[in-house]
Amino acid sequence: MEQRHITLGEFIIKRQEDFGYSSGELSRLINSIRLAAKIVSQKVNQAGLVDITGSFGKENIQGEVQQKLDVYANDVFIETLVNRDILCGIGSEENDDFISISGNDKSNTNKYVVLMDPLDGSSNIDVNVSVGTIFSIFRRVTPIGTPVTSEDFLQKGIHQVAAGYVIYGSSTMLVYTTGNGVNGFTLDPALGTFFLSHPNMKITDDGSIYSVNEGNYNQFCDGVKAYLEYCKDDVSKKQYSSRYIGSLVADVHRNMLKGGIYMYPGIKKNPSGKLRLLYECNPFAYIVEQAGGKASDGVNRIMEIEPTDLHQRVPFFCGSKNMVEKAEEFIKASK
Ligand code: AHM
Ligand code: MG
Repeated sequence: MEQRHITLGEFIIKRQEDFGYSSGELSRLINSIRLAAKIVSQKVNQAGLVDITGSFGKENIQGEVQQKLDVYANDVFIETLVNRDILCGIGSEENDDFISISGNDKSNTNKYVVLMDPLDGSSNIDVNVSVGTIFSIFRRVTPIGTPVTSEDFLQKGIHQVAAGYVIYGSSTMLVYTTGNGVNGFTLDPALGTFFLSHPNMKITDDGSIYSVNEGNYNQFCDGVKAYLEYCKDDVSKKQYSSRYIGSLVADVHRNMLKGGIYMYPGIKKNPSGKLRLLYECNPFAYIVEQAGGKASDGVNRIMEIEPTDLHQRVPFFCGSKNMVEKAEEFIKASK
């Protein structure tokens, strides 16, 4: 079979055979994420119609209250994963605490937990800009068959078993890694099938794009400011372009394909920045590293950070290896 005809379903089975995920649990889990992604994709594509088909934007024709899309996406992912009985716990950016899944017979013997941001960048939906889902999968560390605890979720990123994202863009793509490279699949909306479109994705060591919210410039530390001056030609004598969609999945996805750095540094009023270690930074760090890139908080490797809180935020620099290293150099020199 030619590569362009491989479906995500076939790919998952093939990977299971090649890399021996013995129980098939991880494969079933990724299959469920695939299903939830298709449901959310369809809804995101109808986003502009919600207020038209609902009554004053509050209720639809069946009398159901219209939900915000991020709440909808959260419900779809949670319901899909819980109903299929393949997990023992879920942590979501939308939920204050993690969810412990007891299983149908109250004796859940599943071993994986998922951490996710069900619809990142959802404020972009109103203006028809790409948004995404981000997920991270760990093996639980507490005994199988007992309720999960925060210990199962507060694991360093290096312990991720799989991570991925779905971008709801001009086409919908699902990109993921299980630690053997990164592969991207594009949804054919007519068939409702994801096809392998971007095998073995690699991010170039150098890039020409930097992505940061420069509205925060005055609040950045001196090292970040100096790095930005470097990007603006004066110091580097190179030609860099600034591209900032303000939608993490879209910004990192573009940099994955074209090379570049994404930054959300700490700012004066929020020294840890905005992005969450567990739902956003760890999964992207795993994906970007698997593609040959780098992810750091400006000093430390993201995946080595010991999480202390489910909703912990960290400064984030990720993308082409040499660009991230250059940013780290400036930050180090300014300390
Ligand atoms: P969210 O999880 O509340 O959607 O926030 C995360 C988003 C990212 O997608 C994006 O990169 C960032 O916030 C943009 O923030 P800002 O508007 O401060 O630049
Ligand atoms: Mg988010």
